[in-house]
Amino acid sequence: MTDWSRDDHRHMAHALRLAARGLYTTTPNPRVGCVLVKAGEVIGEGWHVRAGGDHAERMAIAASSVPVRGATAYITLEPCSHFGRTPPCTDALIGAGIAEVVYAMTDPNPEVSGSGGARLAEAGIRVRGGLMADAAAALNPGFISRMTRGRPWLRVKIAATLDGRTALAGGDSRWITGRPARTDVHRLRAAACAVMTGIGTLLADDPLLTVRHVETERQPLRVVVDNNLAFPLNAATLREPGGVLVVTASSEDDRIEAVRAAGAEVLQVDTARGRVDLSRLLKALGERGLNEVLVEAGQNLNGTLLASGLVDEIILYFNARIMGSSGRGMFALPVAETMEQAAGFVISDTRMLGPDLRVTLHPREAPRV
Ligand code: AOF
Ligand code: ZN
Repeated sequence: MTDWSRDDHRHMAHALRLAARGLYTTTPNPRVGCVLVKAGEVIGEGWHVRAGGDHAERMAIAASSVPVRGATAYITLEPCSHFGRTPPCTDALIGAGIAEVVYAMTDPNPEVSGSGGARLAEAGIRVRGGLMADAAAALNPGFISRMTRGRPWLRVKIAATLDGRTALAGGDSRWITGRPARTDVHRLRAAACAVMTGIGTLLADDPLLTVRHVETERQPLRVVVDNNLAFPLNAATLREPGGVLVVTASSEDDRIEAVRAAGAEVLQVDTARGRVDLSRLLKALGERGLNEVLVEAGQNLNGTLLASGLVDEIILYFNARIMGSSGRGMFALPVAETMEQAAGFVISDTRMLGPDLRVTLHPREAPRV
């Protein structure tokens, strides 16, 4: 066990705040921050902005106000030791004469994992890892999920009334929550690599599923699960940047051609029963480098995802109203016969957003990344 000092914690907390600046932009790379400290003073800071650009370490070295030789580097992720789009950070740290590296979490990328730290130690640098590793992991659930499970982190967002109703019996689901909650959803979209919905929601609401209430330079891909390819060729989301991927079990060539001509990409991921295989779909999205998927769908897709064990996190926005028993629910699932059979969750966060309540949950059984 390493003993961490107050200063160690302070500098790593600073590096974590820097890492969070990359929340909307680093995909498919992780969010990483770096602080250089010499004689107790911060002399440089950096964070990874986007894939293909400098990693946090190089940015901090370049931004340093004084020579960095002999400094300690606080980094939220184990420095990389491989040639990706950019050369290894270990070389940059060794070349700059860094004396000590303190990192939060080990890089889950199998090309790096453990070897970055080992490479630095071989070069005579003092290396300590594991400081505030949970906080660093919380910034990168999708990157960790993709590296360790080959699929993205799946976050389901639902806005509902206190009785768990998501839409009026007629289907209207817009404006359940107030503005602060809706802005919060746009933050979730901005951090996501893709926003996923079902064909039912698309046909009912013709949603854009883009980020509009917060500043971002990148729009998420929209993924529409559409078993029978009922996708409307004039869907409003087609006219928005970021791209649309329609996932179907249909093999009707004419229809597929028409949807492609309308501007969407079409992916066939079918099961024997004529339905999209959601588990295979998530693998395919992982192979495309998608780290985090935000599901904004109705009870059918939500229910199937939950029953398939594919949901990693649920974010509920509750508006303080009771809609009544004929409103639509959150998850279409067979009714549980005992409380033990009912899907169980751990509540990890609650927060007021204006008049609405946000509750974050994780399935009790699923492995926490
Ligand atoms: C770091 N610092 O700031 C980041 C790291 O293609 P590249 O060259 O950008 O490499 C991407 C990989 O590097 C990524 O999969 C992850 O393992 C690591 N990301 N490492 O030392 C950083 N963003
Ligand atoms: Zn690197």
